[in-house]
Amino acid sequence: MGGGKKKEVKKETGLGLSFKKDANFGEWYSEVVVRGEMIEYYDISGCYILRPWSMGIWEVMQVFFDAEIKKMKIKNCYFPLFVSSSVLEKEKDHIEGFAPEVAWVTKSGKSDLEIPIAIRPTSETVMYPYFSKWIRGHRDLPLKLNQWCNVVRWEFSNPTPFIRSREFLWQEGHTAFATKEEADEEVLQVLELYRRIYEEFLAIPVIKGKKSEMEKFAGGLYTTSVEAFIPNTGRGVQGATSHCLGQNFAKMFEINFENEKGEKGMVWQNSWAYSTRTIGVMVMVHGDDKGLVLPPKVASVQVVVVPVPFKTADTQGILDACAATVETLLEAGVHAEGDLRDNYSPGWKYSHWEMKGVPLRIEIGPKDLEKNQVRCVRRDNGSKQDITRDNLVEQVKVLLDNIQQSLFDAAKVKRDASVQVVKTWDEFKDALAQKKMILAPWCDEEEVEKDVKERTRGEMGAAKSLCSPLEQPELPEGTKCFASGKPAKKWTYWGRSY
Ligand code: 87F
Repeated sequence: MGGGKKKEVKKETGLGLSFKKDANFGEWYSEVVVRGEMIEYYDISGCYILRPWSMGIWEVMQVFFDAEIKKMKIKNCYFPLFVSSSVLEKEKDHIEGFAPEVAWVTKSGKSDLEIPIAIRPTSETVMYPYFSKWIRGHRDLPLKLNQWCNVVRWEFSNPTPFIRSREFLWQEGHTAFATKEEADEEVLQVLELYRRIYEEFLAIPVIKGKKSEMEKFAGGLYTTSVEAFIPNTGRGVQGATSHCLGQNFAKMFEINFENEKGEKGMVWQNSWAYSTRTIGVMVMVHGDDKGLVLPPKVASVQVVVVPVPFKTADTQGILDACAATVETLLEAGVHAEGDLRDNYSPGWKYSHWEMKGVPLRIEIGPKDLEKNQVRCVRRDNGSKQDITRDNLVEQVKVLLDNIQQSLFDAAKVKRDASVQVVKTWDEFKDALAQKKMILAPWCDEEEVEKDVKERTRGEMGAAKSLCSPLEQPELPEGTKCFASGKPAKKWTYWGRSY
């Protein structure tokens, strides 16, 4: 403080989290999303406010994904939030198991609606009557639509911000093709985009795979997904899904077309989605005891610049250097922000921005000013490095790239260490008790999966199949199923899951 009247400066760094990630994971998570200013709790259970800090991450992923699907000639649209009961319940298989989660509007003001109206839990039934109307001939195909929207699923199991909330944001893609081959190809193209969101943006390793008959979307033909893993809880988490719906919905909604030869055919359809759950997985994987840890590619603030004035030193010079540093970085496309507030101490600011997970902190003090340098401190590993202001931009960019890569590498090392290959039921039970993600040879029979669920039931929740990886390791002739002893057909990941 440059002499004169003393201002009240907040110094206390008693800002840390009260829970440790390894000791109390659930409490740590709830605390970190709030203290990191991503989430505010709301007075309706299972609903959360997404503050700018998390919305900014969602927007970065939106920009990427939206541009990629536009390259695939998929067009954005918007369908209504409300569904009539007759339409919603048209596809019986589809809605069967989900019915308890559908929320209904029954009143306007004080009077009852004549017919209750549902709020979309997903939009198959909202959109497909119009697919039927818009598709007549082969020239109307493919029809490729996407919408960015909210959906509501009135879940009863314990709500968790981002991971399981009653309202969430997502994109849902719905496409229709003349042939199964085209549909099959798109399923995998979209799955690859989901892999890139996780691995290139959120720095989280995922496994691309196919769901079992039990775990697939019941209304569809087959389901693919990207699966992530949370080592702390030993739970798998479905990161995003890309379904081939086959012709089930086409049959139900009469989505027919006439081909070149004048023959009638039914369309082949896909649907695919990723949601704000992505953000929760990111917090769980990278966060630490100091708070959030954001990968640079999704952080709204990549670099925070903090002045470190000292009693006798040239405070104005330091503030000017900070402002200039921010300006230089912004001009170079680096998301930088200066924290020049004079009512907080540098130490307070350090913990504040660490809590929010900003990837890189730049400190400028009297010594730095003298030497025309800045001090860089990495959020991911705490390492410090002085860099000259002459090639600030270049070096900051290198640092941010390194942080992005290190986060992915560290997460992959942890994930890989959590994977256990097993051959027998005993090995499976042991691995499950050790919170592993289990890769096991399986006979691919539904009865056997039911049996696995039954035999692993307990307060932690039953184990289920997560996916059969698209990239299958070699399965030697004569390999037995870990659970039934019958001949194994494929390698499948198993575990508890969110
Ligand atoms: C909850 C209530 C009613 C999931 C539900 O995955 C219906 C449903 O259909 C429901 N929860 N689902 C499955 C959603 C399938 C599919 N929809 C389009 C996707 C991707 C996007």
